[in-house]
Amino acid sequence: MESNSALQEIKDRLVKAKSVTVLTGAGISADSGVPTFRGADGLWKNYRAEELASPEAFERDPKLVWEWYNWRRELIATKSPNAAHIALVELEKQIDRFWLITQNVDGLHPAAGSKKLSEIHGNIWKVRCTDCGRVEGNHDVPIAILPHCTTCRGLLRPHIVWFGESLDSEDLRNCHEALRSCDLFLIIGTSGTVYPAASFGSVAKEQGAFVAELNLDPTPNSGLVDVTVQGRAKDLVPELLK
Ligand code: BJW
Ligand code: ZN
Repeated sequence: MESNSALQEIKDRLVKAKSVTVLTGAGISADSGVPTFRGADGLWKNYRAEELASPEAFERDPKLVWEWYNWRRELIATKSPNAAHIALVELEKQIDRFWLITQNVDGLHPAAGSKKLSEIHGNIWKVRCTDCGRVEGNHDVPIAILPHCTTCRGLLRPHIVWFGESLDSEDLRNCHEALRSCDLFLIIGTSGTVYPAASFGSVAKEQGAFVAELNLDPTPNSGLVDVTVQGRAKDLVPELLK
């Protein structure tokens, strides 16, 4: 389908939809200047995210992992939500039953004003104690390495879901309810390679939703969705509301 008519089809579905669920990934924040994970600029000191984002990496070298997070905190602190984040806040206001699922940990959706939101991989501005489990907000840039819990002196870690770790069960419940009940499921700016989010498109489709993808490049989701539109999130998402 030609790009303009695919976009028009999504707009028509949006007008009729009673329930809309959206999944976002790093591509939506790329337009704010936050590097994606699998792009060439996703590297840090020649480490790939997969090598640092694991409980084993943190156990082996917590200082190295915190240094990586400090680099990212410094970078993300200078970035702001873009037109795509803002358009999703507008959509949340317009649609009765709306849910936004983001894999992004940069906090740009809540910064834009999104409220009906699951940050399924956590948030870089929160820390969690590895001993007592207490979660708290922390906006230090940079954070003191190594940071310790003010309650029990345990080592703090980022409140982020690493490879091999389970997603929060309440988040997963909310996501599955949002996938089950939506008429329209929009997948924006994710490579569709990390589970369980990578399966959300097929879950929504099996449950009867119309599934649309907006991405700069083709992805493994492109073959299974009803329509896919190639382009930048900051251009395409605001266009949906016009
Ligand atoms: C644009 C754009 C523009 C660019 N506009 N678009 C089933 C099968 C196989 C493996 C597994 C499975 N189930 C679980 C696993 C294991 C694992 C997994 O998925 N591995 C895969 C690599 C195969 N999953 C897990 O471990 C998850 N846990 C779990 O399932 O627990 C139970 C379990 C465990 C083990 C086995 C079985 C079950 C947890 C996953 C947590 C992922 N966390 C990370 C790292 C966080 C670190 C941090 O940020 O600090 O989250 S991984 C990293 O990837 C990050 C992202 O949220 C995530 C997704 O990346 P995303 O958003 O898609 O970004 P990119 O860079 O990949 O893509 C960007 C896209 O945007 C591209 O397509 C561009 O083209 C596009 N783009 N500019 C629009 N301007
Ligand atoms: Zn503690």
